[in-house]
Amino acid sequence: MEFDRPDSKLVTTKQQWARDGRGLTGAHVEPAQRLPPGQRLVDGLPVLDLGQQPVVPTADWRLGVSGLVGQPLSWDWETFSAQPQTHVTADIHCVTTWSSFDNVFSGVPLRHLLDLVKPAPQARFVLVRSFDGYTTNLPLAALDGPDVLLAHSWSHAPLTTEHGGPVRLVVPRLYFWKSAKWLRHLTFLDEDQAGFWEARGYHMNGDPWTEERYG
Ligand SMILES: Nc1nc2c(c(=O)[nH]1)N[C@H]1C(S)=C(S)[C@@H](COP(=O)(O)O)O[C@H]1N2
Ligand SMILES: [Mo]
Repeated sequence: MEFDRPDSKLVTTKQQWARDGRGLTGAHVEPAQRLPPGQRLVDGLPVLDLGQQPVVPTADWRLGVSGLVGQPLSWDWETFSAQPQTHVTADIHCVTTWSSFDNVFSGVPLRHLLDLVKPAPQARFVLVRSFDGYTTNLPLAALDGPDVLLAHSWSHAPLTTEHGGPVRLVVPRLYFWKSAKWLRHLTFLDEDQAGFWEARGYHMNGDPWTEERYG
């Protein structure tokens, strides 16, 4: 079988398309569908927090899960590191209007943790606590996605302290304030309880595509 016979009709036709520039419009198209309303693209990953960046050595790090779950847990670093791992490439949208494309996070899928802790049927919300005292709340449904991670790495390197190491939550489909850095504890609740920013006028859910910034 020869694919490049000079008299092959397909090859001749496609060669003619190349000469004609078939399919070229010369138009400039913004990647608008990748940028939620009111957002602008920035380079890299800006640092944003309350100005307290706790240094948590992995030897002292613990992740706790409590509340409406069948199986509460407390993981130390060794136990966390032994869990299944995955990579997620995510676009990130901060409510202050910057967005950052193609961030590669690595860590333990949150769905794996959900399988282990077995949320009770009445559990519909999760309040997240961090080592800097920060809290944020999310609907349990928002955590139950394949792209939600307990992340320990960014760009294939361990998370720096400023980006929330040793472990941060990553919930790419919500505004980035929901992605708690320096993750410490998850409490499963039947009623929604406002976290730090939510108690100060920010949205209880936080979907960038419908601009759930405030409310
Ligand atoms: N523990 C904690 N997590 C936090 C914050 C914080 O102040 N404390 N800030 C949030 C906000 S508003 C944003 S935009 C992201 C910023 O993450 P980055 O500094 O890694 O870009 O972290 C979120 N998680
Ligand atoms: Mo943010």
